[in-house]
Amino acid sequence: MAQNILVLHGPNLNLLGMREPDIYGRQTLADINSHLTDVATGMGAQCHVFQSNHEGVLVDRIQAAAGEHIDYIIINAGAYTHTSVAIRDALAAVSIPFVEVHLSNVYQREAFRHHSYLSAMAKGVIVGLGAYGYEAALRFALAQ
Ligand code: CA2
Repeated sequence: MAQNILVLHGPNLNLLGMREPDIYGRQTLADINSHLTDVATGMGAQCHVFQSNHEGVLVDRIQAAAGEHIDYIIINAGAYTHTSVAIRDALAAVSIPFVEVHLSNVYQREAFRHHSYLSAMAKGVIVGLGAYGYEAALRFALAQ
């Protein structure tokens, strides 16, 4: 069973609960992270959480995960999902399995959100379930 999960949040997700609640929900990032940490702890595992607005910082965090016995990554790369070859390459380089999560259903939104640089490498992709998508991804990862 996976014991160490890293949850990565990309740009602007630090604003959750403060703007655009109709799209992204009313829970803050702190609410989501605290719930995920509780779920993992309750299952005897550890959940590490990290948010950055900067592409290179996310790349650095993914690279660092390789030396930390991280079993699974859950990533909402935000807008970098649709632009970042660098984040895709970092995930490929560390060979840590990952689930891609999006709060909104990106397929109901603008066409530029329909392509992800990450999806083809992900074990699975969850879109449109709001904050529950992170929990579903976490429970899946913990069962691996
Ligand atoms: O639906 C998602 O989770 C997204 O990854 C969110 C990204 C967007 O660029 C992706 O296409 C889909 C945007 C995150 C912005 O987060 C905000 C949260 C609250 C208020 C404003 C922005």
